[in-house]
Amino acid sequence: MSSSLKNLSDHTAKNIGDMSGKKFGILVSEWNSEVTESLYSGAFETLINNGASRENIIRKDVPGSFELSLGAQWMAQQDDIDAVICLGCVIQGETRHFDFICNAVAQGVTDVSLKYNKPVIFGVLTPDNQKQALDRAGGKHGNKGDEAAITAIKMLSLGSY
Ligand code: DLZ
Repeated sequence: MSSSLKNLSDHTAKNIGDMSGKKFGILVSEWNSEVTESLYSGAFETLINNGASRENIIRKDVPGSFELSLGAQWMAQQDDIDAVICLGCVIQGETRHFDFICNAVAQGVTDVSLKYNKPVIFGVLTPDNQKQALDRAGGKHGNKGDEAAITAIKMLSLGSY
């Protein structure tokens, strides 16, 4: 369970390589758009602040988090895309679909990442309510969009083994 005091998006600056030539795809779910737009802003700014170029950040929207997997596949199969960041928010109290959607997108994102051998990042919030979501989308617990972007950067910096 997350700490009530911690900025959950804190990270260390180590292991960050040169991102100037890297191309990023960002997928944004339209469900809970107040939250996902904040996630996008955080991810975009973090990429720029770490050396990515605006023209190398490609945004596409999908209807809901469930569609992130296929959207990620469409992006990852493009040779010039180096990493894909999937942003969504599934609020537990609002849907009995919660477990189905969360499990499906987590598995789908993993599958795409392994199939295309590229970082495909799970930037999906799974809170109990909208307040918890906003706390993690630029609020008191940080921004999971930042965290998703820095994860993509760190994975690209690692390169392949
Ligand atoms: C249907 C649905 C529901 C009830 N809740 C959410 C949600 O909280 N967050 C989200 O991203 N998407 C939700 N969806 C939509 C599904 O992700 C998907 O778009 C539809 O089931 C159609 O495949």
